[in-house]
Amino acid sequence: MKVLLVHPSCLMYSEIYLRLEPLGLELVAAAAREAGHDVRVMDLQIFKHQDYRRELAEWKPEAVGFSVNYLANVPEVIDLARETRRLLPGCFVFAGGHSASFTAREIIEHAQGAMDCIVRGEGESITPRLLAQAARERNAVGKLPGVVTANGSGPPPEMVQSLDRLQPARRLLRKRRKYFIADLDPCASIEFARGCPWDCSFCSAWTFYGRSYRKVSPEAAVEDLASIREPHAFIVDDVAFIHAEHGLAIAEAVDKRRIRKRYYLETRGDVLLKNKEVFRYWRKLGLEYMFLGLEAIDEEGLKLHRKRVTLSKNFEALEFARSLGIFVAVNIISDPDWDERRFEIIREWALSVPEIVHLTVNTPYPGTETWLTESRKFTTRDYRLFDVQHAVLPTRLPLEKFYGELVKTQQILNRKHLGVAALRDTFLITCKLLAKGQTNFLRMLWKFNSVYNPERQAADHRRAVRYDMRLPETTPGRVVNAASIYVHEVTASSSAARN
Ligand code: B12
Ligand code: SF4
Repeated sequence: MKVLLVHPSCLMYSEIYLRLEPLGLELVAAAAREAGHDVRVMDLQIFKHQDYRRELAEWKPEAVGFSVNYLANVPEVIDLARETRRLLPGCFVFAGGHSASFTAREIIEHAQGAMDCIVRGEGESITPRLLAQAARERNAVGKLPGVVTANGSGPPPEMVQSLDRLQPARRLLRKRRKYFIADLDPCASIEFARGCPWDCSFCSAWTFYGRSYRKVSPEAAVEDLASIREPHAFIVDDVAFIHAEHGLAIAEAVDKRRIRKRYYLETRGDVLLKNKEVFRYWRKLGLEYMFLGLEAIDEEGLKLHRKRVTLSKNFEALEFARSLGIFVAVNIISDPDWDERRFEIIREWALSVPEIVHLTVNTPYPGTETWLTESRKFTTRDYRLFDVQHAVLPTRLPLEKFYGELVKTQQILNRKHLGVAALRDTFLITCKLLAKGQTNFLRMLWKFNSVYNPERQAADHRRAVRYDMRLPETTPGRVVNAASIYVHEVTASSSAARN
């Protein structure tokens, strides 16, 4: 079968700071190729919708699969599915990924016959079976594990047996030089572990993977890393190096193979403090940037998000990361309930620390606990606004004023790192990148004001909404559907993996 796998367009945040390769789609592509299919990948973060249409017209794929990790992409993917159905009526159209898994049935309904099915959960092992079944008897795909169709759904999705089996089909991605994060330009992505043993209330990593935490073996991890041509790598693990021995074993193997790259990873403050020697070793190997999801700078906020970490531990972690000479980026979740004073406190704090501080907006996502408890308060059901840069819950300040404060804060934080003074400091880096023909980093430095602006954000709320997000079933005061938030079923391991 000729199979086209598609990643939707950039969302607001990734219009500026980063653009990362769609690793999940590359794994699905690798699985489909192994099963003998002719596979192409198109990333609309880089290509345009007209390129997609041209691909349909010229290559005429027999199956198109969309990746829907982000809720804000749902309308775009539904529209693309409908257009695909119109242009290639016989083409088998499907989608998968995080958000698609949590909203499968509603996507099928919105698409009105244009989406043959949604694949819930991990895509590697089911996709070859799905394509085989679609070729044989399309109407029967709804019997497969994790597959949801208009006429019914199969049993729960199955997890892949081993994360070592497949390497992402990276070479299928066109224009790889477009992927970057900060000055790691160009940058590839790599996965060392999957899932998360914590259970933060605003996050769906644990509900998607049924609280499991699985690791790629050090041998397979280093093999994959060695095959990457880019000089930089973004480690996609939700929480990197939870288990010291795993992080050390990969580090030793990387050292032995003399692989030299610069790295970006995400982890938690308590993991960093528990496994200091691992991060020290990775620093030696080229770890340059670390993202720590602080989320709040007060105990109350941490408790609210159920981070299961104390404020003092988080601040100690920042100190330790600084001592290693790692650039740390932290995220703070702003709440629609904030007034000017709360924004002011964050600005003061953010300017007093050397870290790169990002500010997102508290957004209950399907698959999270806050979605079950907060969604009845939503002021909008427009999927496009669920991108952590818009307020979807009632704001204490008038909406325009809230965006004014949010953007003002983001602007100040942006200037702290990417303004003229910072550019002077990064002049050499910029020149080196330009000499190699890499312009992503430089473009990022000047783009802020064209993307972030309070009027644009407020105006986004006035756009016509064609697809309304569905709310969870609730009875007043009591959530009735809590167990259904898991995509993969819970296994015995769960939180024990934290240690
Ligand atoms: C890199 C990344 C990004 C990049 C985007 C990269 C990209 N091009 O996709 C950036 C930084 C832009 C980003 C932003 C955000 N992200 Co993000 N991101 C990730 C991250 C760290 C890695 C993604 C990845 O490559 N994973 C590895 C691959 C192997 O897994 P995968 O993509 O999930 O693919 C598997 C399945 O989902 C499925 N699958 C995927 N696509 C398809 C397609 C088909 C056809 C099929 C059959 C199957 C399938 O099969 C794959 C193999 O098993 C994940 C966390 C994680 N570890 O996954 C979060 C994650 C996906 N992000 C998340 C979120 C919430 C966001 C943000 C909303 C907020 C935030 N945390 O910053 C923003 C959204 C941006 C916006 N403005 O709206 C959530 C998703 C939650 C959800 N939708 O329910 C995750 C899971 C993080 C988390 N812990 O909650 N993100
Ligand atoms: S530790 Fe990170 S990945 Fe894990 S549940 Fe919390 S926010 Fe999600």
